[in-house]
Formats: sequence, structure tokens, C-alpha cells
Amino acid sequence: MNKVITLDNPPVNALSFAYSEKILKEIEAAENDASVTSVTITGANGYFSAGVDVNDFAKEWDPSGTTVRDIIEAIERSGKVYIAAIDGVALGGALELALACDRRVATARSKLGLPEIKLGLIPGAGGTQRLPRLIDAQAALQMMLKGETVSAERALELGLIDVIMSLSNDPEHRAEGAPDEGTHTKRRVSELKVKLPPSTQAFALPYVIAQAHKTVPPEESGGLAAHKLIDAVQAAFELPFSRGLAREYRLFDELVGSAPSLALRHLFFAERELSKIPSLPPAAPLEIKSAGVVGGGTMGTGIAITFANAGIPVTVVEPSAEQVAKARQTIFGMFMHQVKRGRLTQEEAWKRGQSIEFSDDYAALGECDLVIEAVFENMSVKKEVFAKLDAVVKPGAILASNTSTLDIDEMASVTKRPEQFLGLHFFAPANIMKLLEIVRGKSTSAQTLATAFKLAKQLRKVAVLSANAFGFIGNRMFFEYTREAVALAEEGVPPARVDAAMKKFGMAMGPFATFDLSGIDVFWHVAQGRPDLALARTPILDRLYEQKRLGQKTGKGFYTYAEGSREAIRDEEIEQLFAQLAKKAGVTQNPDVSDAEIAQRIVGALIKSGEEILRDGVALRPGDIDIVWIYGYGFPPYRGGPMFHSQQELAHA
Ligand code: 3H9
Repeated sequence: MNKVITLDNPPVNALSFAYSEKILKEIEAAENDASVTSVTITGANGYFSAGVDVNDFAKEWDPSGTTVRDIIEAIERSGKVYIAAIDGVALGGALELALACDRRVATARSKLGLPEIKLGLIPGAGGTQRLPRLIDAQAALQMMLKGETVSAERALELGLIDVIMSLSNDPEHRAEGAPDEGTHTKRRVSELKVKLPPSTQAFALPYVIAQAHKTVPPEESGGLAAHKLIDAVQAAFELPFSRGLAREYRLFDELVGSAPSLALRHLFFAERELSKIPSLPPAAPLEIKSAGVVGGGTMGTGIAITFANAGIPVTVVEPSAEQVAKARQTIFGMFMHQVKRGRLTQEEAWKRGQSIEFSDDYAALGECDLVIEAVFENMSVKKEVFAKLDAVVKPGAILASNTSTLDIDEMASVTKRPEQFLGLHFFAPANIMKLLEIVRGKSTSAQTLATAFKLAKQLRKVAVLSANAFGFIGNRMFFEYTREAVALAEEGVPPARVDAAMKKFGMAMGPFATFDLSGIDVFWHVAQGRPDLALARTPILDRLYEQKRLGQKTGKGFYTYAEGSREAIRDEEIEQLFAQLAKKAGVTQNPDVSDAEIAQRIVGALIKSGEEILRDGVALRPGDIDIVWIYGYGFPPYRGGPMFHSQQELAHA
């Protein structure tokens, strides 16, 4: 007789300590029942299981309690045949559980993976020992290093599952019809031989690939898990199964308390908190079936592509036929670039391109469900756009501004629909950057916000709610961050050194390189409207603006750039300019600061600004700020974001 054990622990059937104990008991009951010859393990609630409950790691991780390891060890000892019948997601410890079974079947929609590295961990329930035995070892290592989730089809190709089949809705007959069902031969993965002889190259290559994909943080800190993963897989080659497993357990247990893992787990939960808005009445989101974008510049075209990529038809409006042609060309060029890079097929690029329409007439936006303005960052220009839009866009449709600093309520005031008005602040390049700030005006309705969060998911963006305040969350902090970088340069630290120290800290890019990438003119214009900003009071921006040193786009900014190149070359002229300005202002020179001090000062300014933002109620939670800085500004994920980093520093002070 076949017994079915169903993983049913909503929402995602996570294998917590308590739930693992329950499942272990069911397995023990099956083992003690002589009439049971095979056991099918399956899932419920649309998932097989998301793996071990990550909350259990937040508590003191105690592997001597009941964990998935005990379930797996019971299956491994058993003489009965175990079948994993997967429908939906099977991740982490849950896939490891499936790997310990004798057969694995999955529905076509299923997704399988060992994503532990994304939490700064390695598979810790036999995954590093069984996966390289079951499938090609190099593919196994690569999958674990990237934390990659594969489709059922790919899993079948890899030999990770035996067959793709549909599963009965009746849990008792879940895997009926599975190949070999009823034959009682054990097929322990632990008894298989690793499929590839050990070689340095076989190990090094996937590591390099993973680095390139930025799934593995740099060696000195977050790379810890990647090294331990390689170490564990090496054991699968060199040691008998049981000793390899012991090594994996030890390495995993060491990682649970490591700083990068704590940070990455914090981010995992912070990301899932984002759409929980306290005190917001529940509201059914509207469906955005078509969108409009006013403005075909860098932001507008990037936003249009984002919609097209998500399968939402979009219309781009520019005021003249000439500008329309330019916007069309930009978008066409961006799709062609994706094709050249092998990221899109010609057909797909064509299809997406066809879903974007262009017009020089606002009337073309009349039937859109949402229209986003992405014109020049100037209040009167934006108000003019919204007054026009409000007159032509159908009632009930949402109007949004992509402003990065300006007052949403002032813009909403020129419309008759302030409830359907909000900020949707995309980050450049909009089709690549994951962050979206959703800015809530004083009248923005709960339904408009709910629609924005749902849309963000469709657009594959990570959305963070911000109150309507200057610079919202990210840019307000960015101005303080860059102000401190400028202060260091005024004290005689070359911009290139400041940037190098920040990269060493883990930032994707130094502050001066970011100035040059975004354009000095962008900051200068913001500063004109906000003379109270500390950054606005530093004369360097005026000087660069006067000299037309606007950054990468003019070949000169805080660095110089060779024609057509983005490589930043240190420029002594800038250092001399800083020295002159400092002398005039009587700034004491102090160039002999260490890299650590540079990072401490700049990140310190960032944290101070984050604290103010929380105090002013601009961000809901410290975790929201962390997410903004991870996804919008290249803060290193293995430090958990500025607010988490500050908490950790305090804890260790
Ligand atoms: C592991 O397994 C270690 C082993 O190797 C060794 C051990 C010895 N735990 O994302 P969603 C919650 S490490 C606890 O919005 P979706 C989540 O917080 C684990 N909670 O839904 C949220 O809660 P709430 C390896 C979890 O459909 C709710 O479920 N596994 C876990 O967009 C819905 O989540 C992973 O890393 C968990 N493991 O995506 C998988 N997973 O509603 C991580 C989810 O209160 N999880 N929750 O906010 C995921 O990738 C996605 O959540 C998943 C669902 C694809 C499963």
C-alpha cells in the first residue's frame, strides 16, 4: 500500500522545527506500518514547500531540535520506496527532501532550486552531497552558487526529476501513474557516484560565472558562503557520503550566525514587509490594461520598455513629430541592444516593440488606465502636463509623476482627481533598475496605492512606499551621502580615493562616479530649487556646471572620459579646483584619512539622514530604507542596507 504524506503548513509549507517534528512522526508511523510499501510526499496550497522556515534561523539555530535533516535521515534509513510528487515550488530543504527520495516527479509548472546562497547559507540538509551525485556535478555547483531556480522542463533535462506529469487533485492518489510506481526498488541518490572527476577548473568556472552575475558578494565578506559551498561540494568528490554530509552540516551551521547571512535574511523579510501598509483600509486594486507615458527621454523610454516587457501595451507621447521619431529610435535601439547581447530573440523584441505606440497628441492617452509623466524636473512644466492630461484622460484613470524630488500634492492640485494621483519614481535605467518608490500624496486613495503595488509586481519591481517629502526616501538620503563625499574632497581627499574607499566598503559605485553618471546638471537643477540643502551650498557644483563639466555625457565631470568610453580617469584639475575652493572657504585640510574613516563618515551621514526620515514618517520602517538603498543605490546586500548596518555596528561597538 502507498501512503501519502502531505506538506500542508500555510502559506508556503515551510519546514519549521515544529512542522518537521509532525512530518517525522508521520514517517515513523508509515515505517511502523507493515502494510505500507511506499510513501508519496507531496504538497498543498499551491506549493510543494519553500524549504526550512527562515524564521527558525532568527532564533538560536539549534540543529539538535527536529529539522528536515531528521526527516531525510529517516527516509535514507528506510527500506520502503519514497516518491516526491512536486507541484509548484520546491526550494531549499524541500528539494533536499525530494533528493533523498527514490523517485521525483513534478508537474510542468513546478520550479526547483537550492537558493540558500541568496540567504548567505549553503544547502544544509544533504543538497551539496546529493545534487552533484544525481546530476552533472558542474551544473549542480553552478545551480547552487547562483541560487538558481529551474523549471520542471530543465529539471528533467538535468536528470533532477524522473518525469513531468500531472498530479491527481485527490491527495490520496497524488502520484498515481508515476513510472515504477509499485516496484519496490530503492534508488538512493547517496549511493550514486559523482558524475565528474574533480578538477580545479570545474570548480573555478562556475564561481567566476556567479561572481559575474553578482549573486556572490565579494570574497572578503559575503563570499563566505560561496567558499563554503565549494568546500562542501569538493567533499562530495573526495569523501564517502556520510563524511561529506558531516562536513556540509558543519559548514552550514557555521554560516547561520555569519554577518552576511544575518543581513541577507533581514533583507528577505524586509522585502516581504514592503506592501504591508499599516492603517491603510483594504482596497481592491484596479487592473492596468494599458498605460501612457508623457516624455520620451531617458526615463520615459525606459519606463515604456518596462511596461512592454511586462506585456502591458503603452503609448508614448512627445510634443513634436521630431521628438516622437527620436523616442521611437531610442526604444528601437534599446531593444536591438538586447537582441545583440542575446538577452532577447528578434521575434520577442519585435513583439514588445509593437506593443509601444507613439503620438504627438495627448488625446492618444484618453483610454489609458494609467499615465506616467516623465518630463523635465520642473514644477511648472509638470503642472502644465497634468492639467492637460486631466482634461483628456478618462475619469477614474490614475495619473502619476516620475519626479525624483518635487511635491506630488502641488502637481495633484491642478487635477480634479487627487485621489487617483501619486508618484511613481523609477530609477534610471528604468527598464533595468528594480526599485520603484511609490509616493503617497495627501489625497491618494487606498485603491490607487493598492493598484500601484500590484502593478509594481507585474513590472517585476520592488516597490517601497514613501511619504510626499523632498527627495522622498532615496534621493533625500543621497544628497546627504554625496554632501559628505564632497566635504572629504574639500578637505583634500581626491575624489578617486573617496570612490575607491566606498567601493571597498562594497558600494557598486563611488559617489563621484555616480554624480558623473547621473549628470552634474541634474544635481545643479535640484540645488537651485533647494538652497537650504547642504549640497546646494557647496560651490563645486556651480563651478562644474559653469564649465560644462556635466559628467559622462560631456566627457568631463569629477573625472574625465575618453571619447565613447565610460572609464573614469582621475583628473588633477578637479583636485586643484577643490583645493582652491577649500582655501577660499578656509576649510582645514586633512587628506590623511584611512579608507575605513572615509566609509565611516559617508555611511554615517547616510544613516543620520535615514534616522531623520524615519522620525519624519517619510519611510515606514528601517527595512524599507534598506531596500531602497540595496535596489536603488548599490548598497552591498551582505551588509543588509544602511539601517541594518548601523544596528549591527552599534551591537558590536
Ligand atoms: C533552507 O531550506 C536550509 C536548508 O538547506 C537546510 C536546513 C538544515 N521560511 O515570497 P512570498 C513566507 S533555507 C519562512 O511573498 P511568493 C514569506 O515571508 C530556505 N517563511 O510569496 C511570506 O510571508 P508573509 C530556503 C517563508 O509566492 C509568505 O511566505 N528557501 C519562507 O511570491 C509568502 O512569501 C528559500 O530561500 C521560508 N522559507 O514566493 C525560499 N518562504 O506573507 C524563500 C516564504 O507573512 N522563499 N516565506 O509576508 C521564496 O523564494 C518565496 O517566498 C517563494 C514564494 C518562491 C517560496
